[in-house]
Amino acid sequence: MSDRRKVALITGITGQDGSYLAELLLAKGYIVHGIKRRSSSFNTGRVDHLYRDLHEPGVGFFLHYGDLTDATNLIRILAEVQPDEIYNLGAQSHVAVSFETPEYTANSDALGTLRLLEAIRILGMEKRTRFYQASTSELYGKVQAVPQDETTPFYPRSPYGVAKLYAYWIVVNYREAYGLHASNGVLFNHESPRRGETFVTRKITRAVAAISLGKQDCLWLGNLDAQRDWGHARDFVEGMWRILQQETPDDYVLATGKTHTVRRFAELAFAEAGMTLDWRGDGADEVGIDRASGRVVVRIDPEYFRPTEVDLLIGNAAKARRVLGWSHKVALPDLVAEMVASDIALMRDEAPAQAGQGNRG
Ligand code: NDP
Ligand code: GDR
Repeated sequence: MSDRRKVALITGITGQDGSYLAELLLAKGYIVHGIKRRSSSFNTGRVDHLYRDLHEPGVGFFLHYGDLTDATNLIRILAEVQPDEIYNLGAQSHVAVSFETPEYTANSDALGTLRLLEAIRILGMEKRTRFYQASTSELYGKVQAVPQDETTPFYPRSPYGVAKLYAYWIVVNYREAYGLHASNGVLFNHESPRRGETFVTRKITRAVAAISLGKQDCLWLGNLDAQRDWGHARDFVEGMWRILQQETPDDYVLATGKTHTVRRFAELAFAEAGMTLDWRGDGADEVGIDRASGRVVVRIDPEYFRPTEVDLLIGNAAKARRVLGWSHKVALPDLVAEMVASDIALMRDEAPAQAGQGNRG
């Protein structure tokens, strides 16, 4: 048996999932390469702790400048790295932003996936390289059936969802046309203390921290009725890895099987900081009031409503349980508690100007 370390390439390594996946793979003995984008300010905060001095023996973590919109760059990185496994997590991943940048979202999320698959073919790596695609429950979009599983029809409701639809099917097509070991993980929402600050869960937990520390007055949100199946990102990256360890490539739903409204998430998060929310009014006039102080701490800003919304997501991960032996471990109350505690700890040290930006996104 060969004792060669497996080599993984992760696009989107600087993101939430990329950082947890890199930790998991390093712990399993992989050599991990990641693609990071050039930016004018630091964007490696989530993986800085994984850096080792390149002169140390056995170093296994490398970053390369690159971009999913740049085909020649991707081909060169793949040729250099010769990965056994590619995890394509890079994407413009914000649904609301995709309505403002639909062309860029299609370029990075749809064509970016195609560019990677073509790079594998151009370099003749079809037989040695396995490919994971970060597909999404946003594919289900307008509710066709619940709970959603691998057989539920897709009906995306955003430029992001439509771009990911292309990516999903081009992965299936390359698997069938060229025999690539290429798989889709159709992942429902997963969160963590490392979640981007403009996704609703982190926006809420940051605001709860800031409000409880007296650094913010009120949290402005959009659609409180949207229902999401929220799990913990650390559990979900384990599922990604399991998908690529299968002999046969295939597509899998990863989900917790439980759904909650945004309103409920906010209640749980405020409760972590000792605040009980009472709701008054409806529609754009609905407010969340802290019972003890009588202060309005949640308001609605129609700015945060989307032109088309995904109302209800709840996944059925029975296939993943059966074939991969995967199931989520962290339940929503524990996830919320971890996120609020982390944000309170971070926010204590944050300057008021930064803390006051809690209503973006
Ligand atoms: P994040 O937004 O946290 O991370 C996205 C990553 O993609 C970042 O590293 C970002 O770089 C990088 N990226 C963005 N555009 C490009 C580009 N043009 N070229 C190269 N890299 C790029 O997302 P998550 O970690 O939450 O999600 C990971 C993947 O899983 C995404 O594809 C997302 O769409 C998908 N997904 C996520 C779910 C979730 O609930 N989190 C659920 C289902 C699917 P930078 O740091 O420089 O911005
Ligand atoms: P989502 O995540 O669109 O599900 O995509 P997000 O947290 O942005 O929204 C979830 C729901 O909350 C509602 N909402 C708000 N959303 C944001 N961002 N800000 C607000 O103020 C707000 N108020 C209410 C939204 O309308 C929505 O219904 C995430 C991303 O990680 C995708 O990349 C991934 O594919 C899917 O999850 C599965």
